[in-house]
Parts: sequence; structure tokens; C-alpha cells
Amino acid sequence: MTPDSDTILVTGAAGQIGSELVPALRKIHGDSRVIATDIIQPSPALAGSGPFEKLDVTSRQELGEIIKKHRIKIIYHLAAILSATGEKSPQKAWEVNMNGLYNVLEASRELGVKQVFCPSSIAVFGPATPRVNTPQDTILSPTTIYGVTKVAGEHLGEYYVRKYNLDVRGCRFPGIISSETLPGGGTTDYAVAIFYEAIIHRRYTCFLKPETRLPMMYMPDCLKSILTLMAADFNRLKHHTNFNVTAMSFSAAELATEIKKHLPDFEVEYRPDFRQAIADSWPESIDDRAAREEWGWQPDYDLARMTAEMLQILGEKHRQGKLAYP
Ligand code: AKB
Repeated sequence: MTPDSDTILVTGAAGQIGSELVPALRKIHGDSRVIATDIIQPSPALAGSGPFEKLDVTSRQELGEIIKKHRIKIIYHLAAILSATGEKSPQKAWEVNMNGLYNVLEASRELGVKQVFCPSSIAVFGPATPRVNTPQDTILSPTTIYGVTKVAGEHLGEYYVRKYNLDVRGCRFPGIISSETLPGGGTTDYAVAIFYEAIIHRRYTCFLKPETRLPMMYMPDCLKSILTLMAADFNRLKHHTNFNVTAMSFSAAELATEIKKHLPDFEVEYRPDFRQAIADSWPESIDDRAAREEWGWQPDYDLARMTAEMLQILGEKHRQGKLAYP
């Protein structure tokens, strides 16, 4: 459990996971104890619910000043460039993902931060990895710069655990589906966009082939995994920075079929682009037994329950004229 005096920093707070993790942490620990940071301005709701600081994670100085100012003890380091954006600008992806993490770990070591969470991704795997039920400990040979930074990040975090006794933890997230904030620049983003397009236009042009199957997770399960892993007894953990976690696996066609059960006139066409090659290099499904055994991971949502809830929440926003979609 987090002692009441510990102050928490979230980087990338305006992103897909940050936008929902910050309110969840504020609910548990109190608004004033969760410092949201991002390079961009967050939503008024997030900025208005507690402290917000502008932060470029590639600046060690800015990061150090914020850690000292707020006496930060726990960091959720979510700022990152995802797979599709990373392929358009590999140099930027390296700078943000690697230098950002290095800054967080070094600042934590120097300034007495006790615990760091940094998400990894299924992007650590590559074409040489077994694609079905991908094991926890297996070949990591990614073909994207995002995957390269995530493999290096897992190892760097593990190094700080062993060398400096810093408590660094992380999950390899699959695609994350959320009704609140859109993802930015990933290969799994289609699985969120399809819901918005289904509700608004009843049509969607998918950038992956219909048979492309990927592991996925609904946001409430994503938040649950982060909070459960961070609260787990350190002495029970054999892994730290690289837990496989999953909740469901489906192909693009299977997701469309599930949506059609609720919206029978929904139609999808498939026009694969450069993201197809990225998806083809990733697992179809992953084995998350280590997470289940070491810290009790257990998802609540499968494809049917997630789809019903996404359509209900987004449909209601649409009826109220509040469905923001670019
Ligand atoms: C992406 O598609 O890049 C991310 C991920 C799987 O890490 N959603």
C-alpha cells in the first residue's frame, strides 16, 4: 500500500492510459497527491481535478525540478511514442522512449523516488517469436523502433532493480480499448476507431486485413492490471518490468461481427496500409500465467462484454451530442 505521505507523478497524463489512470489514482490517493504532467495540455476535466505541470520527459532538468518541488515518491511513466508514429520518426521515438525512461530512472535513483511503473508492450516480440500463446520468457527480436525501445526499456528497468534496488515494474500491454480517450499513433488503434465509426457513420475502413488477430484489453482491465501490479508484494515477483498481460484476442473481422450483433447495418471494408506489417510481426495471443501466478492478474472483460459496454457508453455520448471524434 502507498503511505499517505507519498506523492505520485504521472508522465504522459494526457494520453490514452494517463487520462484514465490519473482520475483513478486521484480517487484512491486524493486529488492533490497525484501530479499530472504532459508536454501537451490535458483535457479541462483532468487539469481541473488536481495539479498539472507541463513536462517534456526528454529534459532531465524539468523532470528533476518537478520531482523535487512535489517530493515525488512514485512515478507512472506513460509518456511514449507508439508503434505507427514511431515508424514515421524513429529518431524521435528513440529520444522520447529511451531518453525519457533513462531520465525517469536516473532522477528516481538520485532523488529518492521509491517506485516506478513503465508500460512495455507486445511490440517487444517479433517475427521469430512464437505467435500463438506467446510465452513470458521467449525470443525478443522486434522489427519496429517502438519495439526496440520497449525491449531496451524492460532491460534498463530490470538493471535499476538489480543494481540500485529501485522498484521498477511494468506490463507488456496488448492493444488498449477505451471509451474515454483516443489512442495516438498505435497499430492497434483500429480497435477503438471502429467503435466511433460504427456509431457515427455505420461504416469503417480498416487499415488491417480482416484475419489479423491481436491480443487486446479493455481500459478498466488495463487500470486494474497497473494498480494490482504496483500494489503487489515485491518479494513475490520473479519478473518486474516485463509481465505479459492479456484479456482477449480477436481478428478485425471478429470484432466487426461482434459490433454487428448490436448494429446490424454496420459495414466494414479492409484497406491494409503500412501498419499491416507491424501487426503481422506481433503475437496473436499471449500467455500471461506469470502475471496470474506472481501478482494475481485476472481480467474482467472479454470481447462480448467489452463491445457491449463500448457501444453503450459511446452511443449515449453520441445521443447527447458529446462524442468527440476527429
Ligand atoms: C501500439 O499499437 O503501438 C500500442 C501497443 C500494442 O503497444 N497500442
